[in-house]
Amino acid sequence: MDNDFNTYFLKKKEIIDKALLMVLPKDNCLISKAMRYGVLNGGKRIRSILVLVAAEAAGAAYKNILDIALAIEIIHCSSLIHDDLPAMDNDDFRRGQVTCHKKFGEDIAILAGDALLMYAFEILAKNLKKYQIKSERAAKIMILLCEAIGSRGVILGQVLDMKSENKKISLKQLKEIHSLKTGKLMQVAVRIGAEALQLSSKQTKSLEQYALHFGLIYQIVDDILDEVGTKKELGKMPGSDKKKNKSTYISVCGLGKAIKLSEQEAKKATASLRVFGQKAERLRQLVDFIVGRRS
Ligand code: GRG
Repeated sequence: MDNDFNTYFLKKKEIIDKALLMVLPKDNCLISKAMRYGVLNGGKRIRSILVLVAAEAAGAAYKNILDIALAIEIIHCSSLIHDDLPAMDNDDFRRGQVTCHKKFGEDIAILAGDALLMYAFEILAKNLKKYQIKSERAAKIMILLCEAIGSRGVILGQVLDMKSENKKISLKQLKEIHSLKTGKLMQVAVRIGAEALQLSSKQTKSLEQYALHFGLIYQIVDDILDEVGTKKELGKMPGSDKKKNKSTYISVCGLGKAIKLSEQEAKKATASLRVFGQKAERLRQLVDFIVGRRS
């Protein structure tokens, strides 16, 4: 990836990291400590950066959308805490450090995930009010987000993913699972960003299409890295999918086809951006960045 994009990406990451530090509870309560740990323990910040880059493509200043990006990132961190729990993936490491339940115990980790989810909605609601977004539009944004995370979105994806362990599923079923588990949050992130910025329906649809393919690429690459990555690169043990006999792009179609699929999805993602012309260059570069990621 070219240096120019790397610098651009790191600057955006710095903005997100600083803002997260500012926005999270600062007190010394156990639950606040666990919440901070679950968010501030590294993380590439892809989903929140996606929101900022998409806003830029539409000509909006990132400051007008930063709080939406933070809410999305916090929701993602909440889902990672729950995903690592013994009842789910039972992982000991995340982002190169022990998982939240290993550090704080399972009880506090469950509650930290719950509290972060609520905190994200609090941030969002307060800021929609601050930006004087009309109540009807604000309610629409909240509903879109609840639907995308809940039992018809990310959570459904997680259920289907867990229940596909030790089973043979088709590529179509796998795609469906990952569109929900990983893609939905990315899709809704750009959707609610577009709603808040009042983008045209053409621009909104284009960004949603982009995010849909972006999410699939992200998960395909995640599966590839679990197969070929190292503990140092991943910040957790590689090979965990295989160990749990999970359905992944590797188990369903093999490494070679998985790589081809990620390239095909990358073409579809960039093709979705036509309406933005040159202004979407950073979004195109973000696709190359995630296709080439090693962590
Ligand atoms: C509480 C919102 C919520 C959901 C509960 C546990 C669960 C249901 C869903 C889990 C969904 C999940 C963990 C999807 C993972 C997708 C994925 C590719 C995660 C890794 O993301 P990265 O690489 O991680 O962006 P970093 O560490 O960089 O943030």
